[in-house]
Formats: sequence, C-alpha cells, structure tokens
Amino acid sequence: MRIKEVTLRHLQMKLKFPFTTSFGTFQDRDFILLEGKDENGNSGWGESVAFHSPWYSEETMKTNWHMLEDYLIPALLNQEITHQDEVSEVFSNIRKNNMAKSTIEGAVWDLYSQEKGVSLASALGGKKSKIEVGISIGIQDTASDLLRIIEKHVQEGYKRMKVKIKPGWDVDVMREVRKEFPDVPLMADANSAYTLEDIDTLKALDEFDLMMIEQPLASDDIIDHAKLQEAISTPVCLDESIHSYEDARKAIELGSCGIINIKIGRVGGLSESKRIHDLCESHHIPVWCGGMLESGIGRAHNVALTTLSNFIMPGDTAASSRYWEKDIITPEVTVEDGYITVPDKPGIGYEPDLEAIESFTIEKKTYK
Ligand code: OSB
Ligand code: MG
Repeated sequence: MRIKEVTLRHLQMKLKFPFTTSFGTFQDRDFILLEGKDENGNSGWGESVAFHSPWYSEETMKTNWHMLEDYLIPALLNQEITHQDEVSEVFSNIRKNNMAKSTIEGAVWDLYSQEKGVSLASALGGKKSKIEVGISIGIQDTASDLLRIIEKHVQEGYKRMKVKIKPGWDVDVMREVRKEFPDVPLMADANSAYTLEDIDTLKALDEFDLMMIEQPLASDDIIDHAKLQEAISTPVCLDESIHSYEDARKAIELGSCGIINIKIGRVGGLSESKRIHDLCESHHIPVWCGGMLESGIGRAHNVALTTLSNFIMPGDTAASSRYWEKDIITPEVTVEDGYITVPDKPGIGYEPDLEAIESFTIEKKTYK
C-alpha cells in the first residue's frame, strides 16, 4: 500500500461542558484531523490528540502540524508499506513527537484494515464485541455540583467514575463522593498535581477504596511513583509517564504502578499501544484506554484498541453525545448500560461525516 495524498485539517469543536483539570479550564477543542488516500482512492482517517497549548505534554496542535507537514508526511508519501507496523520504521530517524506520528499511523491502520476487509478491532487482534466504559469528570465549582454529575452518569450506566483531583480538591471531596455512592467503582486522576511531600494526603485517599489513583506525581518521576506505591494501598496508574514500551517496561520493573492507562497518541500509535498492551498482559498489569476529549475519529480508534484482551478496566471513551452537540462520524459512538458495541465494518467502522467535518474546519491543506 502507498499513501498518495494527505489532507490536514484544523478543526475547532465546542465542548458541551467546560473541562477543568489541575492545569486549567478549556471549552473549545482544537485539533488536527488527517485524511490519507491510498493508490485506489480509499481514505484512512487519523486524529491528533495534541491540545492547543502544551499543558498535558510538550506537543501542541501547531508542533504536530509542523512535524506532519515538514517531516512525517514527506517521509511516508509514496513509500510502499506492506504492514502498518512498518510506519514506525519509516519514522525511526524522527525522535519523539508521538502524537504527531500517531495521527498518520492511525490513518494507515484504518486503510490497512479496509484493504483486508476487516474491522480495525480485528486487524489489531481484538476479540470483544462490546467494551465497558467509564467517565472522566473535571474539577467542579462545588462538591454538590460534582455529586449531581456523578449521579447523572451512574444513572446512564457508566461503569466507573473518574474524578479529577488537585491539592485542595481531594480528600474532602472524595469523602463526600464515597458517602453518597458507597459502592460505585471510583478512581481519582491528579494529572501530576502532587509531589512526595504530599504523601499524607495521598495516603488519606486509601480510605475510599479507589480502583486506582492516576498520575499523582510528575511525568518524569517513575522513581518517586515507586516510592509512593510502596507507601499506599491504592494502586497507582500511570498516564503522562508512559510514552513507549520502554517506559512501560521500566515502570513495571521499578514497581512504579499497578495499572497503565494507554493513550494511542501519547505512545506514538496503535502498533506501540499493542506492544505495551502485550507487555502489561505478560506482567499481569491491567490496562485501560484513556481519553483526550477526542472527536469521533479518535474515539473510533480508542474503541477498536479496547477490544484487546488485557483492557480489563473501563476506559474513558464515553459517548459522543457527552462531549459534542454533533460529532463528525455516523453513527455517533453511543453507550448503552455502560457498554459500546464495537462496529464490525471494515476500517474504523464509523463513516466520517464530510459535511460536519467541513463545518468545523478552520484551515485545510493537501500534500501529494
Ligand atoms: O488525564 O486522562 C487525562 C482529558 C484531557 C487530557 C488528559 C486527560 C483527560 C481526561 C478526559 O481525563 C478523558 C476523556 O473524557 O476524553
Ligand atoms: Mg490522566
């Protein structure tokens, strides 16, 4: 297979709700959508999960556009690819920039599975026909706002609640949540808001029987995460710290975590995600699929990845309608009783809605 033409689009979509983490709040989701055409005129789609600003990682929408335009697209255009795992070889001289790489690698996986006539999930080796999903809830103005949002999502059937925490919005808030929802599967995500100096606060969370605490410490602190994991009973889950198979191997060896959140963009694509998944499975480390407030295209990739066997905990891949008035795929991703039914059509299994895509496009450029 050869990619003969690539179109990049800058889309801007308004979230239905402002999303607040320990870093700040945003309501507009700006991102890059990539369409790659092969020699037969078929289109494969990928989404960059980089944000407008570098709060989650150093990558941004603009650095992704630059990497794609100046390095990744020129490296891949017209190259003969016999298997999608070869994309990482084509990019082997380009360091990091994982979200940028993943954008185009995702489109190649979509094309490859269309060519084989199988769903992206089957191309990856996934077996599940439905996947369990949870929901990630940003920091709210008051604890009672949070309780009402949790109640709504529990009623909708979501399988676990993830609450964003930061210093000053942690132990007391989680206590209130547990009091009102004693049995709900519950976890906290700190997005690196703590250091080992906060160990007493982090220990205090043990009382709430959390499934895990996600990324409590800095993204380059796997040694401190290992110390923390020794000191608390709640399993530590790493998100921002894991950028590759090698990172996962080292974190597992050090005992820095009991669980890993896999995000396709953060680790540089589906091939690397699968390698990390397999490594974790062989070490009995459960994984789950994180979310980056994706549009339907990125969401479809997440759904497919989650069908692999070691994704044994609910992911952050909630329904399209939780985020968007209108998504850019048909049908939209829907959740019933906390499950998404995995599409079995070839490729990502959802149809890109070109009219909706055009309506959210601010800038567009084609390379051939
Ligand atoms: O840390 O998992 C995270 C959103 C943006 C950036 C980082 C994170 C998140 C979420 C929301 O938690 C996941 C989602 O609903 O897509
Ligand atoms: Mg996280």
